[in-house]
Amino acid sequence: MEDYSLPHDSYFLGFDSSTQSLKATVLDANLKIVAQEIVNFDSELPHYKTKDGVYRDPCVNGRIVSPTIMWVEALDLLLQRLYNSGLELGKIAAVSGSGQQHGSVYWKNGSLRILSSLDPNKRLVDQLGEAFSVKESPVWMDSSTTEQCKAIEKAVGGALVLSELTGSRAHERYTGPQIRRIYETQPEAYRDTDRVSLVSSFMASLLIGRYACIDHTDGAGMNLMDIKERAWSERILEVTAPGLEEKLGKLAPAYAVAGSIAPYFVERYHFDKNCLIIQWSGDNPNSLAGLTLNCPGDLAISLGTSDTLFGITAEHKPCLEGHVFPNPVDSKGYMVMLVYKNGSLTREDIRNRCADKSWDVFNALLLQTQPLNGGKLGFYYKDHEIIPPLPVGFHRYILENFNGDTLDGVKEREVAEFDAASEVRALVEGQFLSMRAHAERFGMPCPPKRIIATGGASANNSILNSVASIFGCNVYKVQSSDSASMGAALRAAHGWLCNKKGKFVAISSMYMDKLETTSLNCKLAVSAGDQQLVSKYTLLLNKRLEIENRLVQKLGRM
Ligand code: ADP
Ligand code: XUL
Repeated sequence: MEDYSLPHDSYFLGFDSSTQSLKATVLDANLKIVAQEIVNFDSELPHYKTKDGVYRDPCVNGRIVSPTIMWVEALDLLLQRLYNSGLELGKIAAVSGSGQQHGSVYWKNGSLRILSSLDPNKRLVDQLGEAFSVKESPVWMDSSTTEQCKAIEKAVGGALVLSELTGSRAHERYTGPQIRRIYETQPEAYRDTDRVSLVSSFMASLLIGRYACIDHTDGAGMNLMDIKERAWSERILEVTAPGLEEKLGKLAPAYAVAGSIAPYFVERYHFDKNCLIIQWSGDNPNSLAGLTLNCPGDLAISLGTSDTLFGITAEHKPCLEGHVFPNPVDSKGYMVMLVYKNGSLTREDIRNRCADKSWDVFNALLLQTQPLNGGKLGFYYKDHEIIPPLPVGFHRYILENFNGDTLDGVKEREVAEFDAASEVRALVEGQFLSMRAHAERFGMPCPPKRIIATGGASANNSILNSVASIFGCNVYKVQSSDSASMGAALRAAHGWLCNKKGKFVAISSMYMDKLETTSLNCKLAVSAGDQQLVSKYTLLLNKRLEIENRLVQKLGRM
């Protein structure tokens, strides 16, 4: 039998460059967590004055960006902490990472010279300040590109054609429309751009000291890549911006080696000079790897800054609502995903208004009300929502005569506010009713065999309780709520193994016989709710969809 073991006494490092923080997880050769670290942008790099890791532009509707150099400073700070903790960085055989999807970085002409000759006696932030032609990176929360999305869809023959070609219709946060907007609004900056990176390939570039490729999976979040060919689509590049192909560089599989670690990190932090950097990818794809999602009946729910729902599939069917990406740890399959912009930040907003800024109070309020909330339904959009495409606004309804048995005779009445306890339940139930409704419409397995929950809010079992009741299945969790950096560490090991074998090997070969002994093992968090309640929720979500459709007709954007 072939030997798939990892070198004894070696480590694998995974980063997660997310919206609010940079995190790291280190796994040993038995795939057990040996170290975790985090740098929070707002509180630990306060001189950038971000709120939730971003700037919301008060002058341009929907423009949301982050200072690119902040991510650079966070990398040095995090590595310094790992180094100071006494962890032997020289034992790290491979590094990979996860980046918030879609966000883009614009390297200025001439920056490759700086990147390839970094002085280990100085911090990265002191050397890369002038390396960017656009200093504020558009991030996934941005929604300023409605016009560009319309133009790109029109030019290729419509939303469904674009989805068939790239895996998604045009979305405002996607990188192609973002690049087109920069070309239209800052033509000089566009001209002065040598390379466009995603957050993922940008961080990998820092680590190898030259421009890293964009990987096939994160590349599918750009509206630029032909998903079947896994190559740039010339047709779409042409309608997006001139001269784009040379600014994007090449694509590579997520399990490929991006390069060896740059001398800067060998000298400054004592990494081994043979340490491999494996292609970075998007945060949701890395979570898919970290949650060891390999059965089509399983779904994952990630409750981070965004809320996402994803699973795997063997085929790519074009759709208007969700997204299809190549599976980052399988050379043939795909992952499917739904994304909500109003996740944790909206829950925090309601917690701060109704629950004394405390999750304990929030959970107690949730318990004060019954499932189905007596027919009180809420739609809470603190930021422009993606599913459905609705602008900022809160909408609350009471369903008169709703008893969960029939919708006959049920009428909704719009109201201005709910009491605190009803508000909390309307928010939580609303978020997961919407997820279930759209997952069913998208053709995801419903009810799923099981749900694996991850992300910051998966720490909250009261919230997961509603997930189990609404979806009607058990909810599991892994040891660390940061499955993105854990998945990145696992992918580092996977990339290392594929490189050693000189071919693609199934990721499961690394843990097949010993999952229970690793930090990847899932444990039951909450059991499925009772089936009668699931049926009552089915009625409620049908009513919710009806109201949502009306809101979209009245207020919808695209
Ligand atoms: P990201 O990786 O997208 O930056 P995380 O996965 O780290 O985000 O999640 C951060 C969010 O987790 C915070 O915004 C916070 O609202 C949420 N969170 C943390 N603990 C809890 C809790 N006990 N209950 C609900 N939400 C929580
Ligand atoms: C995915 C998306 C978000 C970001 C968050 O399409 O936009 O989930 O990846 O980091």
